[in-house]
Amino acid sequence: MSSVQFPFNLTLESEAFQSLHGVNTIIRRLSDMIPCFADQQAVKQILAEDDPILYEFWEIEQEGSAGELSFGLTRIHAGKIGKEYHMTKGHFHVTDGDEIYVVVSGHGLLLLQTREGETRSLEMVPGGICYVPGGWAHRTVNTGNDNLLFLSIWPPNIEHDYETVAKHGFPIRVMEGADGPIVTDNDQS
Ligand code: S6P
Ligand code: ZN
Repeated sequence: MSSVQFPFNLTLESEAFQSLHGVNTIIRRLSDMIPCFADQQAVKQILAEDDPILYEFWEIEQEGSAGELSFGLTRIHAGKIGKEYHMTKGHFHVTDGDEIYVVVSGHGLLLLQTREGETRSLEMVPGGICYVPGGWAHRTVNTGNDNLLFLSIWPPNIEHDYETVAKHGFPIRVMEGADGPIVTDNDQS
């Protein structure tokens, strides 16, 4: 159970979420994400000099009654590893809860996959929302030149399954092409 005092209001800014009482802060660096990227040579080269933060998120996870809502703010830094854009690890919701993403700023793609291997990619634009149905793993990719900042809201008591995505990867990747980002098949998944 979080120790946030309800009700409350706050702005859609990282500083506001950071200062929420009881917030979980998660910082993911390249070293936490090594197998996610296609270009392992590029991963090694970057890690030889630095271990950059790829994204951070601040979340309030609710574990009480079914009527509660968990929520968080994610900030993915702009950049690429080789030709592949910075992205989140990605996960399934074990207990099948749906989720809403609301884009605050920046541009990206939300990659989705079912356990049967069906895939989708949804555009993320400022002010846009994406609906993630339960049963679809989700990974967010920052394809822009600025931070991608988005709010996420999901039901309480959701267990996050990172292992399946870590083991099998996503069937699609987002790479820089001659005219911008392209969604390609992941031949390593
Ligand atoms: C939680 C929701 C997001 C992600 C966050 C980081 O259900 O989908 O808040 O946790 O965007 O992604 P990941 O894959 O590292 O949890
Ligand atoms: Zn989620």
